[in-house]
Amino acid sequence: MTTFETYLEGRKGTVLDDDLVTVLGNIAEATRQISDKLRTSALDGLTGATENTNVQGETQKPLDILSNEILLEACRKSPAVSFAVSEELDTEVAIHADGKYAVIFDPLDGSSNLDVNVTVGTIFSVIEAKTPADILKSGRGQMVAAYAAYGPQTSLVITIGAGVQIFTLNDDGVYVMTNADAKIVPDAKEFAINAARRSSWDDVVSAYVENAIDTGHNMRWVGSMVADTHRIFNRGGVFLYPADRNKPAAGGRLRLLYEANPIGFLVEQAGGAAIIGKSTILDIVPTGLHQRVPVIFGSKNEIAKISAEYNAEKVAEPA
Ligand code: P6P
Repeated sequence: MTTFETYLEGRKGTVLDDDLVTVLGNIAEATRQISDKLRTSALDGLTGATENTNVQGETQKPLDILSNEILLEACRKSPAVSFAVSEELDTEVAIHADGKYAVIFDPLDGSSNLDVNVTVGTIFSVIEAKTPADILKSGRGQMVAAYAAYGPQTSLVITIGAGVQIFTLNDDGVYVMTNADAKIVPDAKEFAINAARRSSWDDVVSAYVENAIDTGHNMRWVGSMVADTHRIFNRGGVFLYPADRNKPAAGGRLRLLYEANPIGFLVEQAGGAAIIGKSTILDIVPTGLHQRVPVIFGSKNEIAKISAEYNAEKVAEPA
């Protein structure tokens, strides 16, 4: 039986040094704690909304705040962590002055689903960073990307640049490897998009969705990126959250650093593709910690069709 800890130990000397193994072990423990808190949240008064709004202008839920604190504590317990960047916080948080890794995370993605008992997740990536300026590097600079999906199972899906491994939390709180080399099938007949936002889609996305429906594709939309991503890892598909054609300056809904980049790295490592339009997600050089981008990813042959249309279009690249 391979566990998350034995997997990390076996990869020391590759991209993993002792320091990074410690960071990842502490983050994995944080996801176990978050998973536990989610399971009994309705019993512990951790449902509903707080009076607070985060830097995104979103109303914070108690578990958003708690998950964020749990992850910050994991960073503080890891001497090699220089900075933490969180969806919930305006700026980077200095952790250890002599640290060398920045941990960038969305502590609880999809938290609008919490009170309806639908899968949510933690998304994170780790990069080398000794100064705040080092944080704004393209997604190609990620050393590690992962998400924990808190659903009927708690799954930890991670890449250290050597394919994608999936671990499942057992009754003893141990992450046991359940997929040593997860792949996204290249073809699929299922797409995920919030169809209520149809009027905001660009022509490429509108044409793709219309053709998909006309050719018998199925549609799923959970409203939780981690849940939709995990389905695509399991049976392929395409996830689309395009920019709003009526608000081009907004850039999109999903955030580059702690949603698009880690998911994009995982998807590419599993043989899928992840684009914003003409460009791939991982090639974007961030302009800010909370920059939003269009996100289209999944089965590579489907993404190739969409990418070809963007590259054939004479339209400007989405902002
Ligand atoms: P909409 C959750 O808030 C999130 O950031 C992603 O997890 C999810 O895919 C998307 O937003 C849902 O957006 O517009 O359908 O509510």
